[in-house]
Amino acid sequence: MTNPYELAQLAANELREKSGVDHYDVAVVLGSGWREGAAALGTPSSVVTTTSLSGFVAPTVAGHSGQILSLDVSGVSVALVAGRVHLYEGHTADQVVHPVRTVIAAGAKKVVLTNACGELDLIVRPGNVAVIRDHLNFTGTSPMEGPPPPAGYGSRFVDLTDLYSHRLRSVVHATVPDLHEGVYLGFRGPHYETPAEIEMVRTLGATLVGMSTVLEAIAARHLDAEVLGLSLVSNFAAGVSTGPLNHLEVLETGQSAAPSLGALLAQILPVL
Ligand code: 8IG
Repeated sequence: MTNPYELAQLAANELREKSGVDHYDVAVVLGSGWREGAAALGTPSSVVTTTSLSGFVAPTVAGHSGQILSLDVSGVSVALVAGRVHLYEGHTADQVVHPVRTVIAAGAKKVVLTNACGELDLIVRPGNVAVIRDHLNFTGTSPMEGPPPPAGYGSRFVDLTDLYSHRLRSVVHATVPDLHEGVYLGFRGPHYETPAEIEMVRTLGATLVGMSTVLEAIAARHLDAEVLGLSLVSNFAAGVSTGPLNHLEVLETGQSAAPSLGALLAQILPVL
């Protein structure tokens, strides 16, 4: 039985072979809505289907096909990971973070985690992007659970003091003015919250709520990558505004925000 780190090394070697890219600088995990936007970054030099790589599981979410797209953005070698997998699909924490471990093993020292989320403030409205300043992990699990990492890897007791890199956030704010920051709380889902749960979230100090990102951020930090988190606010969280939440509306917000997401990525990827 190989450990998750060896499995990621194996997948990274396969990715290198299939993509023809020896080394990535930055990896971007594309959440809902972000994939359509990322199309504006240019034509990929290669597209690798993730299920052709060791250890990858196929996404079950409609509209998420698993692919790693390689492209050059103003001289920066970028891997776009499309088709993230979630705990709520029945996968383990190791399976959820495997794509991130793989692209880091393929050289990426900076990881941009994007997602779509609910919002508790009325300040950042649906369709806008917030920079993740910090997170609350409410998944009840960790990618560091299980046997200790093998020799040569950092301790499982990973320091998360600067999880969402202060340096990368400063670069983003210097490049794109007027982006708000938020604290992201990651639940397992896939149900949305009750209004009472959202009041709890508010009391705990979070302003963004979603079902992804937190485990990937921990795994990336453990591998010494710099992490940037970007959330597309897709809806007000339950009870924050009137009316029910519906998944279709969430997807529609993503669709209409796509051009601005592509423009944002095109601005920041070359300067990270
Ligand atoms: I998009 O309101 C999106 N993802 N947990 N709550 C949670 N996840 C989300 C939400 C939301 N909106």
